Amino acid sequence: MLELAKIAARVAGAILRERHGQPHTIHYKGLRDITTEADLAAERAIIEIISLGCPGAKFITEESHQAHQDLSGGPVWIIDPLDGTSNFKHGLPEFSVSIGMAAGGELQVGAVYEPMTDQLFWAERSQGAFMNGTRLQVSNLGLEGAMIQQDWPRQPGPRERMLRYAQALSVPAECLRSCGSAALAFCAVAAGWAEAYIQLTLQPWDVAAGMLIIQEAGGVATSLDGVSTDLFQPDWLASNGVIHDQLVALLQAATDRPDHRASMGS
Ligand code: 2AM
Ligand code: CA
Repeated sequence: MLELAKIAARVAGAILRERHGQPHTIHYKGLRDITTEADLAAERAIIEIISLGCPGAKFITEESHQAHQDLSGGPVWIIDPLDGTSNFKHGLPEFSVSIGMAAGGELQVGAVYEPMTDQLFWAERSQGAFMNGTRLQVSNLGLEGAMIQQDWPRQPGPRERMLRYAQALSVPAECLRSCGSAALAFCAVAAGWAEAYIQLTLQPWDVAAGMLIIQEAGGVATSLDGVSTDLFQPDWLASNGVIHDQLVALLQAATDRPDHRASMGS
């Protein structure tokens, strides 16, 4: 199953690489939420490969199989064919293919491929996390030395909320970055290149593979209050573990500020 995830990620990545920088056919799914012909072509290729290699597979995918699936049974493949579509559309090189597989209620394998750098991140439950054959391990840095990544939600309410969180995080962290692909940001934490990642409004296909890769690299991924690990909840805090509780407290304090409460209600 891990090999299948890796092959599908590489094939989809080659499709994206070939189309990167070309004119795109853009379709708006919602406010600032786009899909291109490349998202669709990559997703078709992944589903074809996985259906051949894993007969009876169920799917949750960004472009064609969005319905919630019960993860407690046989393999459910959770796929984002192009994570970082806005970067891709604008010609930036930071985007990825994200493929996770859950069975028996737990994530079993995950692969995230960055086509423009040819970096393939993967993990298998209890077998560790790797990037192009090198074992990954989260950093042990504290908050004062931390690079914290966050991304900007598309919707005005969550975007305003993130602005408050970024303001709060800018005080103790060494630096803040926004990369534009949640899956790559999860992998950056797993690799020890960043200490934490925060994004609101994520979908299961943005999270599945990266969450397992972080866990297998010794890190933690939860809801912002540090409690839930439900793949279908929207707000995510991933970290090296060392700074997780501090970040939960910091984000909670930013949420509790009276001016923030007022803006969340609007
Ligand atoms: P996408 O590129 O597949 O849409 C950057 O904002 C990261 O967050 C991307 O991985 C993006 O995935 C993801 N994301 C998911 N839902 C989002 C939303 N509502 N607003 C912004 N980003 C979202
Ligand atoms: Ca996507």
